[in-house]
Amino acid sequence: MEKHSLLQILSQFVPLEGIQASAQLSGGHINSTYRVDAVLAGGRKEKLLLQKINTSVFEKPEEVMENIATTAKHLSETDYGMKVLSPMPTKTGAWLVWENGEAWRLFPFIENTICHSIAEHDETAYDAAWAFGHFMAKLGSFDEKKLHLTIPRFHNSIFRIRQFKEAVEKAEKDRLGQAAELLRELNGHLDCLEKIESLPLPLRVVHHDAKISNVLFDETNNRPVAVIDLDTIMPGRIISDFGDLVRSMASTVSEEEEDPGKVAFLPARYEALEAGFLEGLSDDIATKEKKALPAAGPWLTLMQSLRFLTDFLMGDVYYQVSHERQNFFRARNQFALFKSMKAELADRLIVC
Ligand code: GN1
Ligand code: MG
Repeated sequence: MEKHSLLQILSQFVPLEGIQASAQLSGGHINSTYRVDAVLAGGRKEKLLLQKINTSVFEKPEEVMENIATTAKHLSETDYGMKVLSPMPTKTGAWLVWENGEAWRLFPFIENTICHSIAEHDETAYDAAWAFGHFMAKLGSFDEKKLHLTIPRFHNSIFRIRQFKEAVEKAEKDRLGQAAELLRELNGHLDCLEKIESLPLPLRVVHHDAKISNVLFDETNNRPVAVIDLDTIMPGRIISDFGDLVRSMASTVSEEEEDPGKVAFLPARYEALEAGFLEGLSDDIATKEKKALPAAGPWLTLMQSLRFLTDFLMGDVYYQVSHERQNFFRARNQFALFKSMKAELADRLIVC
C-alpha cells in the first residue's frame, strides 16, 4: 500500500507526524491487515494495526464495528483478565474512515505476541480452547439480542447447503468437472448437517471464528493473551465456537494442506480442547449444550468444506486465493478431516 494513502487514512484517526515502517500481515481470508509503526504528535511512537474491511462480505461495516465496540467495552468492564482489542475512534468519534469507497479501522497493535496457524502441542490447544471458553463465559452476561446480525445465517448449515446447490447449478463445466468426485462424496453426508442443525440449542454471544490463529500468545511463555478478530461476533450457538476449535486444532495439518492423505483427526488433541473449553466456560454451559459438543467439530468442518467448495464453484468470489485450485484443495482437506473426525468420534455423536 502506498505511503501517501496510509498517511491520508491514519491521519483521520490520530495526530500523525509520520510513518516509520509499515507491512501487510498475512493470514486472514477476508480483510487486508497492515502493521504500522507511526510517529504521533510530539514524537511519540506507537504501533498500530490498520485494517481494510472487505465490504462485499461485511455489507454493513458500521454494524460490525458497533458489535465489536460494545462487546469489547463489556469485557473491559468485567474481571476478564485478558487483553481486549478495542477499536480506536477517528478524530470525529466514528469507528471507520471511508476512503475511495473503502472502509478502514484502527486498533492498537498488541506487542510481544505471536499467533499460530496450527497447534503443535496439546497444551497450546488446551490454552486456545480455554481462551475461547473464557471469552464466551465472560460475555454470558451480555444480552446477545443487542448484537447486529452482520452476516445473516452465517453458520446456518441449511442455508449453506442451499448456496452450495445453487453454485452447482451455476458452475462452469470445467470447475464442476474438477470437483465431481468430491461433490458426489459430499452429497452423501449432507443429512449430517441437517440433523445437527435441528438440535434445540440456546442462543448466546458467539465469536464465530474460533480458530487457533485468532488467539494471540505471549512470545516468551506462550500463554494466551487475547482473543482477536471479533468481526463475526453475533448471536449463535455454542457448537459454532467449539466446532471451529476442533476444526482448526484437532487436525494433523492446516486447512491449506493440499494432500488429503496427510489430513487426520487427532483424538488426544480433541480431549485437550474439550477440557480447556469446559474449564474456560467454568460451568456456564447447559446440559444440552454439553451433550452436543462432540457433534460440533464434524458439523462445522463439513460446513466449511461446503463453503470452500461453493466458492470454488462460483469462481472464487468470497475467500482470497493465490491460485485457481486453492478453494478446491481447502474443501477437499476439510472433507477429509470431517470423515476422519466422524469415524473417531462415532460413539459420542448424539446425531450425525
Ligand atoms: C474466514 O478471514 P478469516 O480467516 O478470519 C471466514 C470464516 C472461516 C475461515 C476459514 C467472515 O475467516 O468463517 O472459518 O475464513 N470468515 C468469514 O479459515 O466468512
Ligand atoms: Mg475472521
